Amino acid sequence: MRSVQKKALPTGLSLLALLACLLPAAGCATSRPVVYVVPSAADAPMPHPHGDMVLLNDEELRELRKIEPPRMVWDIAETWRVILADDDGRWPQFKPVDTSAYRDSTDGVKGTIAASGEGVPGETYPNAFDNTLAKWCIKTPTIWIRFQYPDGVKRRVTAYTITTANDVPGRDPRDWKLLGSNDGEAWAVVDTRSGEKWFDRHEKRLFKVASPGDYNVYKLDVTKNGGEDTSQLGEIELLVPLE
Ligand SMILES: [Ca+2]
Repeated sequence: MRSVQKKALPTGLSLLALLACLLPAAGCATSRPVVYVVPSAADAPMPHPHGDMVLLNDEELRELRKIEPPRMVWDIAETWRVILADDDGRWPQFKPVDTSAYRDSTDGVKGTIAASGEGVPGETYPNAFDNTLAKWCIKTPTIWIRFQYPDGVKRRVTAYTITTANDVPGRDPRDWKLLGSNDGEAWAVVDTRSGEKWFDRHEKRLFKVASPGDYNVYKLDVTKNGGEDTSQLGEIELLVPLE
């Protein structure tokens, strides 16, 4: 399974060498290395919740992907930033999000879902509300998706979750608004986020709504992603307090 030669991500003093690799003409391979997460070894120098980080060039990444499913691929500069941001120089530890005070108002109702586009075959927009890790993936840098409750029902959504997809962090939402409407034409901004960072694949985060209201339709309008030409979402939940 792990026959591909891998280089452990440098730690400690050798992080300086890693930084040097980010600079032009530093003697590194011409293809820009990426960080790939594989199952943990017992002696992992910098454990990630899902495995070890290894530094790979494009060719090594292609080879590794033949034998292991991609778990997570990071741009090396982003990895450097994340590690530096943590006091211990390690991956920040992420706790599972607690949604026990809420229920998903889209569950068990025959809502109408619409989106800015269909998505690639097999990864279409209904996947954003299917309660599985299946994703909506679409070849546009900005996206929107909306959910309308049936029969004119209005819900007061007080929080929502977004779950990232399985790969390519640059496709994750970064700036967005959650909007509410009762006619599909006039939209109220119920929540705004910008510069949001995601640190994991299939990472589920909870966002509390800034300005809750009673609305029949909610729309997530993603105005900027992580820099890719393609966008993707694993799942969205529109949460209401448990009754
Ligand atoms: Ca899904």
